[in-house]
Amino acid sequence: MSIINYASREIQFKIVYYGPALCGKTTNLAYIHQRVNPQNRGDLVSLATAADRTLFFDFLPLNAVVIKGFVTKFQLYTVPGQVIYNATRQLVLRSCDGLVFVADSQWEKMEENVESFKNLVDNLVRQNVAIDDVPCVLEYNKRDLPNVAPLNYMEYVLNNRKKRLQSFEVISSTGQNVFATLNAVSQILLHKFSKQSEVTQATPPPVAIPVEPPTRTPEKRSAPV
Ligand SMILES: Nc1nc2c(ncn2[C@@H]2O[C@H](COP(=O)(O)OP(=O)(O)OP(=O)(O)O)[C@@H](O)[C@H]2O)c(=O)[nH]1
Ligand SMILES: [Mg+2]
Repeated sequence: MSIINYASREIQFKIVYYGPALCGKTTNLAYIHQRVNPQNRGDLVSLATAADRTLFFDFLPLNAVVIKGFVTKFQLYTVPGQVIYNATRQLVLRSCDGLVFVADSQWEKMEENVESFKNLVDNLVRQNVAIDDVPCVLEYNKRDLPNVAPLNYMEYVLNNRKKRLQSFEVISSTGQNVFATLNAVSQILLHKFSKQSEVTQATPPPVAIPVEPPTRTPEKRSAPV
C-alpha cells in the first residue's frame, strides 16, 4: 500500500521483483542501481549468502518524479527465489504496490517459472489480495542464452489468463529492457493510484514516468530522474 507523508511531501511505492531461484531478480536491481544517478537513489542493500544467492531480500530506494510538490519514491525489493524461503517471500510481498514477475527463459526452467508464479498467486491470496488487483508486469529474462523458449511459448505458459499482463524480453545482465520493465509497472501503479486519489480526493494525480531509461554507453550516468 502506498505511503503518503504530508509532512515531508513524499509518496512511497513498493515494487517487488518475484520469480524462481537464479532467474535474475538481483541482477535487475544491481543494473538499476548502477545506472541511476546517485542523487536519485540510495544504496543497494543485499542480504545474500556467500554464493550470492539472496537470503532475505535486496532493497533499493529510488527517488523519481515530483508530482505537484510530492516526491515520488519507489522502493524496489527482490524476494529470495529458493523454494525453502517461502516465509521470507510472504514477508517481502506484504503491502506491495507493484510486481515484476521475472521468468527465466531457458526451456529447462519453465516448470520452475510456473511453480513460482503459482507460489506468488498463493502468497497473495493468503494476504487477501488477487493478482489481478496488483499492477504486475512479466519479464522474460536471459533472452541472450541459446536455449531459450520462443516468446509465444512463454506467453502461452505464463500469460494465458483472462487479464493479459504486459511482458518484456529482457537481458538483465546487460540491462536490455530493464528500465522498460520498471517504467511499465511504475506507470500502471501510478495510473491506479491516480484513479484512486481522484475518488478519495486525497492526493494530486501523478502523471509522469518515474525513471528515465539511461543512455546506452555504460560509462555515462543517466540524466537525473
Ligand atoms: N546470461 C544471462 N545471465 C543472467 C541474466 N540475468 C541474470 N543472469 C545470471 O543469472 C545468475 C543468477 O542471477 P541473480 O540475479 O542472482 O538471480 P536471483 O533471481 O536474484 O536468484 P535468487 O536470489 O537465488 O532468487 C547470475 O549468475 C547472473 O549473472 C541474463 O539476462 N542473461
Ligand atoms: Mg537474488
